[in-house]
Amino acid sequence: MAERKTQYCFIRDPEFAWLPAIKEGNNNTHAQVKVPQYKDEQSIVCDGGKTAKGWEEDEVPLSDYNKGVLPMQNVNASGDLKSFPDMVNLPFLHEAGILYNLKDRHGNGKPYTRTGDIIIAVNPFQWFKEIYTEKVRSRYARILVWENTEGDPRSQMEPHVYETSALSYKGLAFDGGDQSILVSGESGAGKTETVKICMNHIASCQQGPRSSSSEMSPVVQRVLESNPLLEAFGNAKTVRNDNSSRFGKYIQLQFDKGDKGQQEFRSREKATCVLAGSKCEAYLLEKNRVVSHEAAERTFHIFYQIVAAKDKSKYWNKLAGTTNESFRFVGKTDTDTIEGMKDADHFANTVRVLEEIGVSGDRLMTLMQAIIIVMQLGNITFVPDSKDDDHSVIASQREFSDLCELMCVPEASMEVALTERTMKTRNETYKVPLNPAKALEATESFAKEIYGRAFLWLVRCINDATAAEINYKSGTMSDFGIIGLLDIFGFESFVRNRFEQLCINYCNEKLQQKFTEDIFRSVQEEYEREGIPLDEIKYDDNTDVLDLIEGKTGLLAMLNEECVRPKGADMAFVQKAIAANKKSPCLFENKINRMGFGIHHYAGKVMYDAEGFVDSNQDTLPTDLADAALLSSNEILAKHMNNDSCMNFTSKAPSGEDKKGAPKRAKSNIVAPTVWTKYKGQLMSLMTMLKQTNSRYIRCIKPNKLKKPVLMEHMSAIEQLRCAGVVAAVTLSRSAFPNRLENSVVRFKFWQLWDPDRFPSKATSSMQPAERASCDCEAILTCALKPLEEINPKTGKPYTIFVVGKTRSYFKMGALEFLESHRSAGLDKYAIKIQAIARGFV
Ligand code: AOV
Ligand code: MG
Repeated sequence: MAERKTQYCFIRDPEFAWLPAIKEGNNNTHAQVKVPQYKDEQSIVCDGGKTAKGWEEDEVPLSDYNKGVLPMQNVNASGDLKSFPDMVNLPFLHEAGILYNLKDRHGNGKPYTRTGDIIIAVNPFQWFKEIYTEKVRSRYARILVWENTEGDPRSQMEPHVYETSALSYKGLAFDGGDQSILVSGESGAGKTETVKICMNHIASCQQGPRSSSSEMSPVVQRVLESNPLLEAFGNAKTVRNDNSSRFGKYIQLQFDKGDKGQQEFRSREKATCVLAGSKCEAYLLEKNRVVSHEAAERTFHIFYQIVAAKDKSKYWNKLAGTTNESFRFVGKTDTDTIEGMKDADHFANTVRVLEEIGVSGDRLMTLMQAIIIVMQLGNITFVPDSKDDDHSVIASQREFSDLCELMCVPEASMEVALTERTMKTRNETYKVPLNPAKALEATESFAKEIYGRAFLWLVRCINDATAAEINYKSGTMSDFGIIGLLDIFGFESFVRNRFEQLCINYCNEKLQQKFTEDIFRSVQEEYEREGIPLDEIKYDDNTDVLDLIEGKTGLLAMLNEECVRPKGADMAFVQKAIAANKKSPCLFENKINRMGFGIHHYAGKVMYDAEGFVDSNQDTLPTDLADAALLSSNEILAKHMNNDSCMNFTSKAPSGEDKKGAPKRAKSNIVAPTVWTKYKGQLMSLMTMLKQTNSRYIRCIKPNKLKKPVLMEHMSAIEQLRCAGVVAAVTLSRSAFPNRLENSVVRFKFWQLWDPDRFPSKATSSMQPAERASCDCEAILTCALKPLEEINPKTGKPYTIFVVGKTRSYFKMGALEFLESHRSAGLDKYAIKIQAIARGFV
């Protein structure tokens, strides 16, 4: 009689989320466990305690089976974990299983793991050059795009984001439909790098089965080079990421499907689906960073680049001799190197790429001077007027004169615009003075506005240079196929959450909704493929939260209403929003802070502080400053500074723009659309675009806050997996049948629990192997799981405990565990193997 098998398990731990342990036994309420002790989090591994420095006995409650003790099945007899490249193959796919699977792979230099069609990318914080070589790139392209393989070739390949890019390209080139790759994750998780890796790969896929990347076309090159350009103006160093994107982006790669028509490019040898251009849409640029940033962070890269530039006086002679500290908005920085390159060298590269996309000569000057104007605005200071405290005068006269010279605006006009505000009522227009604090505030919003405009101007220039419509003048948009890549801010929850976080989390709710729908669809498809009826899947969606945010009496509507009231106030918004949404299960009052409220997002509860919501939502520039800007000879200021300041959040060219001169701007108190209204519109159009594509998902995980290789912090990793919807996706796909095994494995592992005389298999020798395995499994499992059978009193039939599909068997909770625990009882494992071989089950 063989000994009872050691039962390895995971137990809940308040510090490390889950710990490997050995289950010694249990009574009705508790399990007795032995827990190996390790030096620190990093050394915790599933190895049966071999490297443990000691053991601790513990007793953990069983009542909460799902949370307290989880089975660990993918271990060998001595407790060593076997990690799976595709987590769908984990016999028990739960939070702890996912965590240790990812940790094992991450620790062994494997950043990518698959769970079904989703790629989970754990940031390695070190470049594994060998997985991004030309050879690897073309291998994924060859096998996944160009070769006609039976079944799913991915099962033989290491998971990689190259498979996402290759399959997207294949989807477009051979199936014809538009595609998208949605990349998400928290700051520093690797979204932007991942998008670049995918873009590069798509560019090489499109060169066909045999060519190499040295043949890169100018269009491809321009598209790829638009990345560093966007980064120079839209990225900044933060505490979490030295090259953090401070805006979201959706890049649409446009492909010319060839004019020979669909039929032709379906033929693999003659595929002619080539990259024709790209278009970029930008979301929610963090303009606040222009005027202030944390001491350990920096403002946007371009400011440091220009100050470090060798030829900076070319853009403005007064830049000669300046340093970062010469400008309040820039200030001291503890680093002049980003991603291994000095600011000055970055600048040279920025200018080179700008020139390549046609921003040269006067246009280059326009852009750089707009940036310098922003810097110079930060140096304007005000003091109270000696005669009246409510008035202010400009203290920094020299800096101010320089500013006006740069802007080409008369000093007198500029001075009035900065220190006074025009008020309009129905009958009259009058000016009120601004005190120094208000004048400074106005100056800062002016700087933010100009920067926002410059950024959009740049995005437009990039689009003008890269869009397929431009490169292919004869074509129309409908001729192009699209692969869209979304690199957008992940879910955010800080100590203090503001308007920006609500906007960001709203976007994440929208994407989560799509994600859930897509996962549901893929589960449906899997069950259909396996020939299993699908009537048991239930899942939570996030309609409630979306209703709360964007519904008729939702937060968005309430805030907008407050913004049009003459004395709109943050507090009033919160109270009205709470009153109007009393029934919502997702909204919480903050009992301590009446300015606060909480939302139960899909990824967790977030407390918001409404202070500043009304202002942030309006984000309008005083008319006086907008008027002053119109006088400027700088095109970015003069042409794009209408009062519709919320356009900051969109990169589309304002359609009503007057090409010859300044836009016609209403001088009256028009109610501009609010930031949220604009943003909602932008999100809606993004969602509409995405819905027309076949989406694939890459979830980036930041393994530790220290940006160090190898280290994986359990708690934060689990939190991210939950926020990314990975756990939800797994739960959904396993909601009907939490465990699954391939039929061949079921037959090999459990045949000894089978009595073929009582439960004969329907397999016949004329059947294909897969069908035979499926018939055998049906018989084996019916026999082996008989003891668990219970009759449903409503139908008089047994409840379903398992279902055998075409290639896999699916188990209800507890069934697989039951099989495992009965498997080895009474049989020697070598005898099992020999008999299995004899029966042809191996
Ligand atoms: P993010 O886009 O997700 O953050 P990035 O893509 O900028 O994050 O990645 C952050 C840093 O992680 C990079 O600068 C690299 O040093 C490193 N990194 C990312 N991906 C890889 C990889 N595949 N291999 C090696 N190192 C990598 V943010 O834009 O802040 O939300 O706002
Ligand atoms: Mg980024």
